[in-house]
This record gives sequence, structure tokens and C-alpha cells, in this order.
Amino acid sequence: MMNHTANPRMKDNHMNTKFLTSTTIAAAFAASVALADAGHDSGIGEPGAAAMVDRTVTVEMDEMKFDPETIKVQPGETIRFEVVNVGRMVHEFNIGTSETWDGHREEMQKMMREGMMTAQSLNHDRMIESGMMHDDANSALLEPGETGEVIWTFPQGGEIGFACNVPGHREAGMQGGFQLGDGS
Ligand SMILES: [Cu+2]
Repeated sequence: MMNHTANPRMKDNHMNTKFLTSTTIAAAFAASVALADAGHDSGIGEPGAAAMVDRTVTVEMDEMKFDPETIKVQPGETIRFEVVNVGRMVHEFNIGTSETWDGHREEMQKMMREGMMTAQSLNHDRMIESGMMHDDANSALLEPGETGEVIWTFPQGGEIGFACNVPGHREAGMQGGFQLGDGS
């Protein structure tokens, strides 16, 4: 009877992980938002609640670009990003600033080194084993063909963008920007 549930759960590893880690992510994220706040009054915003979503924006990821590259958002707006990896490599949609992305670099390189991720695939079992779920609320790390979701509440102002932190990708120009307000 106990073994009966073991196998189906293994198959759903990805979904279960997303579900089970949502509270720890919130805690971990609070720390990174606090870090961002140290430099900027407004910060980069915060994870949004599904019930508060104002609209959905679809973002496509490909080698080595986002479409669209610039997204207009209103201060305080909550947006559901539907992120689609239409490329042939692993890509990430990560909301932040150059500082948060620089701080992220080491972790992504470690994931590559230790086989949690290759250029084309993610090894979720390895990620779970090493405790590096890479499921922060401000990002979606996706294999080719996958679709992910990020719900984000924007701050009143500040320089915020989105980038792919897979090693080499942001360096190759895989980065976009949010235009807060009317941009006039
Ligand atoms: Cu990428």
C-alpha cells in the first residue's frame, strides 16, 4: 500500500516540487528582495497573488532573445507572465536588476558544473537532491518547449528588467526591460 503511491509521485516530481516549495520560496525571496531594497528605495517588486492579476503577458524565449524585449507596466500592477520557451536551449525568465543577476551567476554555473542542468535540459532529480530547486517566485527556468508562469507585482518605480541567467545567455544579449508608467 505504501509503495502504491511512490511511483505516481515520482512521475509528477516537477509539479510536486513546485507545489511543496512555494512557502520556502517566499521566505528565500523575502531575503533577496530585502537585498535589492538596500540599494533602491522601490526594490524590484514582489511575488503577486493569482487573485490580484490585472492582465496576462506572454513572453517567448529563444536563442538569445526575448519577445517582446520591452514590456510596459503600470506602477503597482500585478501581471501574470506566461513564459514560453520556443528555443532549442534551456532559458530563464528572471525579473531583477544587473545586481540580482550578478548575484545569481555563481548558482547557475554550479548547476551546470554539477549536472543539474545542461544546455538543452534540466535534471530535476539532481536539483532536488542538492537542494537547489531553482524555483524562485521571480523566475521561470524552462526546457525547450516548456511553458511556465510568473506572477509579479511591480513597485512604484525603479530600473527593473528581465534576463536569462543561463551561463552565457545574458552576456549574449538575452535581456529585456520593463517600462514603468507611461514612459512619456
Ligand atoms: Cu537563455
